[in-house]
Amino acid sequence: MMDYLSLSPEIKTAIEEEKPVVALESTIIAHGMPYPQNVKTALDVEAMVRVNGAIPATIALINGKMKVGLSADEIDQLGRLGEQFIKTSRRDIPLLLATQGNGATTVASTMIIAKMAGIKFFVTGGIGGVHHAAQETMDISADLQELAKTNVAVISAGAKSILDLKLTLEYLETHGVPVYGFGTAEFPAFYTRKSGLGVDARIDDIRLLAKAIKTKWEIGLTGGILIANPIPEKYEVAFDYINQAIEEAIKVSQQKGIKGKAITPFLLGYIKDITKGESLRANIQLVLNNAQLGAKLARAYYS
Ligand code: PSU
Ligand code: MN
Repeated sequence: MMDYLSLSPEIKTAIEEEKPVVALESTIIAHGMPYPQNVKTALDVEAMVRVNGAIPATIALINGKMKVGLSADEIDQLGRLGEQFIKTSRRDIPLLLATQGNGATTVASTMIIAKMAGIKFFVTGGIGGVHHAAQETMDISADLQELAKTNVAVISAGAKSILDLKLTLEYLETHGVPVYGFGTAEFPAFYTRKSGLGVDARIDDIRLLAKAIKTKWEIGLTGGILIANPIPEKYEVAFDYINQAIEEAIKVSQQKGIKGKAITPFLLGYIKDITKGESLRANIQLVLNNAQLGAKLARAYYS
């Protein structure tokens, strides 16, 4: 494993010294946002983690290595090359390593690599989940399986309603993944604070959140924890506006017969294009907001 896993010196020391480290994914950079906003956002998110007293570790596959803690140059390359970094979930990792490839890590693969490195906290935007019509397509993101089994706490703004959020929450319940709403009893839908669906528990106190996470792992309950942190009110996108865009995206994806790992990037790209700057702005702000919470949570955990 050591041959494939590469930690930056800063991250290696931080983990050894049990300092708070926060993992960050790379699909959101390479596939989720246009250049150069993606690079700026990635660097701003890292800075936000630092300002809040933790150490950021952006993760990607670079030249056949699972890299934990990218340099500013590597982040720039990731953002410039964008989709040339292959979207890499759990099943894609082996062949990419075997062929010295470059890969952008999803929630699932970022969790896997964070766990290998010894990182317990991971900040993202939105997780993958159960797609609409999954009863027929069986399209359920590998992110959910990973949350079920890998000991990493994931800080998100919920999930986009490109997914069936009700079924996504049912799946997480079946697999014993706690879903904690930070300051909210409602599961947020990424662009909006509301989804009409509840979380398991609302937690307002970061120390209690850290204690619940610690307790889960202390008693040997394996698997992740999903923290749902709603987008700040002033950056919310209008509920009807965004949901119309999402509905249209889903309809077009069905007409085009898009399937498998291509569907999430297609939907995200379509929404981004038709809502232009507004959704991108919201996306950037909610990730920054999650970075702040993730850093504070990691600090509370290690204090
Ligand atoms: N949902 C978002 N933004 C994202 C993704 C999903 O709102 O960037 C990305 C994440 O990297 C996530 C992946 O882990 O897509 C899920 O893809 P799939 O549904 O193919 O598992
Ligand atoms: Mn899928």
